[in-house]
Amino acid sequence: MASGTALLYDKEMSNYKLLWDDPACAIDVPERLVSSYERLKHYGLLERCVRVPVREATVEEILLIHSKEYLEVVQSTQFMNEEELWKTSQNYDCAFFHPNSYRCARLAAGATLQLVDSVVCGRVRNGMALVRPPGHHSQRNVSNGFCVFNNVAIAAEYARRKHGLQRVLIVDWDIHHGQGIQYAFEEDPSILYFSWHRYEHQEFWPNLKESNYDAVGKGEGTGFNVNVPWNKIGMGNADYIAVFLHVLLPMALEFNPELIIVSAGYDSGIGDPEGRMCATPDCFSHLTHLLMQLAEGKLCVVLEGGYHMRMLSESVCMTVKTLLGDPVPQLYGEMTPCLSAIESIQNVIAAHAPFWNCFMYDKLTTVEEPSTKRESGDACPVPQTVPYPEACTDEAKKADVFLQCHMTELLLSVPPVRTAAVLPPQSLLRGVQVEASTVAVEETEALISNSGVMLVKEEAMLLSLGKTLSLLTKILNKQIRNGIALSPAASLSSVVAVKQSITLGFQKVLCIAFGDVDLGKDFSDDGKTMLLKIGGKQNSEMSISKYHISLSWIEDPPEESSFVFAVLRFILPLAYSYQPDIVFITLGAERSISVKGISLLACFLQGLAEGQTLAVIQDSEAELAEAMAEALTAISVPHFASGTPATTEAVLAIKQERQRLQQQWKLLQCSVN
Ligand code: Q9C
Ligand code: ZN
Repeated sequence: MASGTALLYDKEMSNYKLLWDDPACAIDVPERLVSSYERLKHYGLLERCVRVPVREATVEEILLIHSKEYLEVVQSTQFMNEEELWKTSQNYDCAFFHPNSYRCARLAAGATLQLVDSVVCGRVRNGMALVRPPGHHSQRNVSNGFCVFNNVAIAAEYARRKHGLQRVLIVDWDIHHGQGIQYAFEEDPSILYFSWHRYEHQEFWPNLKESNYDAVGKGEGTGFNVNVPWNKIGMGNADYIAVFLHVLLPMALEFNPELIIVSAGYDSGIGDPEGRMCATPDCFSHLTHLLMQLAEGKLCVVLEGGYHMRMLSESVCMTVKTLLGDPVPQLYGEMTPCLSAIESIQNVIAAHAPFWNCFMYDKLTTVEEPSTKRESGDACPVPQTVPYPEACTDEAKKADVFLQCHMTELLLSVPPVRTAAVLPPQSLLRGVQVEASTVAVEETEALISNSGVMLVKEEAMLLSLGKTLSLLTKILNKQIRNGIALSPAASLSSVVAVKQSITLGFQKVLCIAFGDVDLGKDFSDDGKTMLLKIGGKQNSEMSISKYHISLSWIEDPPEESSFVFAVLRFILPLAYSYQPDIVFITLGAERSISVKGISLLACFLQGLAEGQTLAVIQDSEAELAEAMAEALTAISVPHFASGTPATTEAVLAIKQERQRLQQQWKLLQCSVN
């Protein structure tokens, strides 16, 4: 699998600007590009990327999406005086031309194509293009919303024609609806377009009826256009994550894209004057990380909007840092989606249920009377940036002060070793450092008896556990990011290690166990541990509570799609709601989940706890250990598609547990009734 992250940037794209007074266009300033680039330099991210040169898109490439007449209009702006430029601009909604606009627009589209070439040909794994002008509003015949050529639409069409791709996913996290992309592909089933956008029941620009959730595509493309309208401002991290987990990712895994292109606007973040939303820069790390687990990691991120300089540049940095494989920071704030967001989620699922197996059993109807129309007690907060010192009414300034201190908290120390493993003598795992040190046998024995498990005097077991505990300490000390421990007694090892992590000072430990694992009876219900047992024998000793969760369904043979459903719509929402600071994955014998399924889960789980994951695996499971090593080192991304629906049994079991737990763990909720 390819490695490396491409970065595309040319200062030339900052060499055009608004030449007259127009408040609606004044926010698209050259500084947007320059400050993002300077920030990447500041964090030392630039030199870690592969610099790919920018080129101009050719006329043929532009004509993949735009008409000849429109291209000629844009070309003609090169030689216009200011008055002619102004006149031409007035033919469009929220557009402005400058003598250098044509050149920059060709570079923006060309940079996007260069990025797609680099990723599709495997010269890099992923990458980002910092471009200007943006693209997603522009259409066959029109410029719109600062956009001249539709960079992402051109690139998607190019990926199909030039590289023969059959399925491309476009994720538009800009806060405006990329109606230009929707129009280009609404009849096309080979391009799945997903966009969330500020909508406010059509009161927000561009005020289109077709930006609503019921625009699902047309003709052959029906079901391949996904709109998530936001009917309130103030949407934040929890709302965005909820939509990814409950809506986008299930569809994306079923669609099975060969490439993902992101229309990456950062006007969906806090402090932005256009979006007026609340997401913090760390949220973009998570969105990026979640998408990196699809399409075998082939992810092209392309800049669209973003008008708050600090928010924009810090978020660009978080995105690139994540593409490079750095640990993902903990998500900021309460993990509670607001009522209006849940209504939007429900509506999108209801609208798309006829076309997607993943929504087959949701059985949802649309919300006829949304809370935002009723003006009822929707608790969705208006942007309110938390700690700011001086009395200040300017939202942008508040966000500035907030980000100044928030970003210093996000600067994690990156452990020098990514993955280490406790292995039987003479064995190795690719890309993994073998853990050699161990804690003393007496100490190990003492910890076992303190843990309330039966003391086993078997030498191999004690040695494995001793090393596992040593590895755990190194994870705590940020010497190692994650680890794998092969044990002759996985169940016992993980019980002792989970208990020891609390003693060592971890605050919240998430333990997900598969197969015959006895998590014991004496984990207290104090919130320091969340135990999640999947499949295997029912554990009679384990009492059920909001922190002790057991999920099993009878399925023979086990369906991978049922497990994917459980991962996206149960396990990850729980994990994101709990916000652990270390994650254990315990794999006993007799597991009923496939190796692929478990590696997919392990990949996603690295978005939690800053990637501090410890997988404890029964030593007979060699194949699983290898797959786990690939997942934790990120040497490869498991290829995973789930076209078949989950089984009724699985969905019912999951829904029932979701009902029981959604009051406590709010990200589980995806409908209002
Ligand atoms: N009060 C991009 O983000 N503003 N374009 C309309 C609403 C238009 C944004 C005015 C904003 C266009 C790429
Ligand atoms: Zn935008």
